[in-house]
Amino acid sequence: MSDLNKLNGNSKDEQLEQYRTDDKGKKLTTNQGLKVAEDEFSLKAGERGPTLMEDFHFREKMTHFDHERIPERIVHARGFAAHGEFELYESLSDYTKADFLGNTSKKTPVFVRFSTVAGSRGSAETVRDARGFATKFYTDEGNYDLVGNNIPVFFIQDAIKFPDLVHALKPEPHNEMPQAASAHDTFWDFVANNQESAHMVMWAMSDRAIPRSFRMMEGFGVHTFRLVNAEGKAHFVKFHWKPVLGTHSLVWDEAQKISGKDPDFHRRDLWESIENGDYPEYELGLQIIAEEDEFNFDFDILDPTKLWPEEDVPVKIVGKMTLNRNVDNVFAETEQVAFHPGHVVPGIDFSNDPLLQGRLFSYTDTQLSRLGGPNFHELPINRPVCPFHNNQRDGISRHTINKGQVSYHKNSLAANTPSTTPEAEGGYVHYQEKVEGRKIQSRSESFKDHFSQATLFWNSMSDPEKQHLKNAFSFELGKVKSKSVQQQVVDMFAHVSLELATAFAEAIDAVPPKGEDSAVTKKSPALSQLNTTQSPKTRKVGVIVGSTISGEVAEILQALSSNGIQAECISDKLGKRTADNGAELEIMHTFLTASSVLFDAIYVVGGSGDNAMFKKEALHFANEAFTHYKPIGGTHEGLHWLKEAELAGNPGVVIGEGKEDFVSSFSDAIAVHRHWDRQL
Ligand code: HDD
Repeated sequence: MSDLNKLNGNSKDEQLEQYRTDDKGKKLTTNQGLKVAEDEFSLKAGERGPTLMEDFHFREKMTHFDHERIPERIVHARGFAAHGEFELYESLSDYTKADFLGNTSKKTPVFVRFSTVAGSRGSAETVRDARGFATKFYTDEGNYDLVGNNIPVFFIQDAIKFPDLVHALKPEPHNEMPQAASAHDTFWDFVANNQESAHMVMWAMSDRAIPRSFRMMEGFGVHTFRLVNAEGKAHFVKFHWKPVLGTHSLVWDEAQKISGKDPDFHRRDLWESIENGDYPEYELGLQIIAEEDEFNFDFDILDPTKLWPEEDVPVKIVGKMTLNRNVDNVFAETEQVAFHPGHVVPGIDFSNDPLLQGRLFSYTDTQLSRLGGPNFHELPINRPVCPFHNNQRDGISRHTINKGQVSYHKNSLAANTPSTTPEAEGGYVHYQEKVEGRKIQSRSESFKDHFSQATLFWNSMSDPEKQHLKNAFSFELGKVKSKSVQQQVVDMFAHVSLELATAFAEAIDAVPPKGEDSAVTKKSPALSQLNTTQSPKTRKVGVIVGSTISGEVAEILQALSSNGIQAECISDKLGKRTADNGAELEIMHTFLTASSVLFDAIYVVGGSGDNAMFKKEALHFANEAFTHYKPIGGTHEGLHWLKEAELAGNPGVVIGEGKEDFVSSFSDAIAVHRHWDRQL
């Protein structure tokens, strides 16, 4: 991390600084501060004798090591995080009294952890899965956590089913397979027997579940929350994060190959972008519904399997979050951070969404076993930046030294302090929603339409996105062994789209569905990734260069870099190469260490003196990139090679003699991200 970014007036950063330590250049000591003279050999009785119990340094070192691991998160175990800040564009004080959403002059420190859901802590990152998008705002009124996903709806409507969902999704218990994948019998058996999952399954089978980067995916608070203003007036709200670079995905074959070539693909991308100063940015958007409009929709706004189509309820962009600092220590920060949808500030409140209500219990509960006790709020990453005082005491690993004899409320010995704060002065008061009814355990009638929005999602997809959905269902159900489960899923998704269900029924040799297609014709163009922002910025191009390099290539790379594109050279060996104009190029990767799947585009330059093997390797990169619909560039020798291989002339394949034309056409092709109109 660059020191420039440290202590830049960011109150969380300043607080963390007290806990940072640098062991470099220091004397090795025990945890008691005793200087250690020997750290390589344990204390033994004679040169070849047994180790002695009295070797306290050995014992302390070994004991600490034996206890280094903590339980991984029950879900979202594989994650990566970064620090940043949130700025507000316009005051929302008409809607909420939350200070960080009212005061445009404030920058609120944030910590964001992205994650996959199903995989264990060491699993690959480009698996098909929802991604967690959890943001902790360190506000002056306490921590506010927006614990969301990159998919705006959820599999189930009631939290009581969460353990069942997760048991079905996780590796099967008898053989612990498959890791980090939904392509197995128990998951699909759950889906078919819990049909409220239909909408989220559509998202999970779509390109949204294989994002190109954490920097290029949306975030959603999912539930309906409440904003409450200073007058006590409430509005329903849904939260969105919109990535400034647009929403982009991988293709499935590529995602699977990356899992082997670089299981850390997403964290590496986030880490390197921040180190390079290409700070990931997301705009905060709000969809707001007046309380009196609660029942004006053809779905229940409390149902977490429903989204609010953006064309019906526009997303109001209100601020921007920038991630500008990597962590110093992944365990201390990313692993120990504890999020909770119940961490709110005055002006933000809950709705009666039964999924949200259940989450409000689960998150603290899980930290008790994961972080070992009730004092996890004292860990540096979890501490609010504002003061906190109460009568809670003791427990495992208590850090705070509470002075004084009083630890109860009410009291006279400490003048009844710590004292409560009236609402008008910032005390949190729950929204006084009128509630009455019988105690019942059932699904509301208004929660029973499981398919209309799943069809809305299908209708909103472009042709390539529809094809990807058909392929994903065919892949996942192709891995399911139970014929009965396969057929149940076909029959279930016939309610969403006959075209979709018929396509994967054919692929898995199930009985094609019969009956009427869905009557839903509505579309929401905002759901298609073909309508997202296109930009070449921060895209990574693998440049295949040979032993001799024309000076013009160095100029082209420079020009691409001015367009925000990162070019990294690949050749048969590492080292520096000098172009014929004297410019020096660093070969960062070889054909062995790199792969086309790790780049957004491939640019083949080649070299006249290079042998047949070199050309074969270069074309292997280009051909694989071609099948993943990636932009391909060719100049110099590469231009001829792409022509010979019949790649030139296809959409997104740019060859050029002239530097200017090549740079601008190739940059445009890179901005498009994937060229779906290519015939494979
Ligand atoms: Fe959850 C972690 C997001 C439903 C119970 N959840 C967790 C994380 C995210 C979400 C992003 C990782 C936080 C981190 O990075 O530390 N969860 C969601 C979303 C949901 C959702 C968007 C639906 C809208 N979750 C949900 C339900 C329950 C849980 C219904 C239980 C009733 N979630 C948990 C948990 C976790 C968790 C077991 C595991 C680790 C943790 O909380 O801290 O409590």
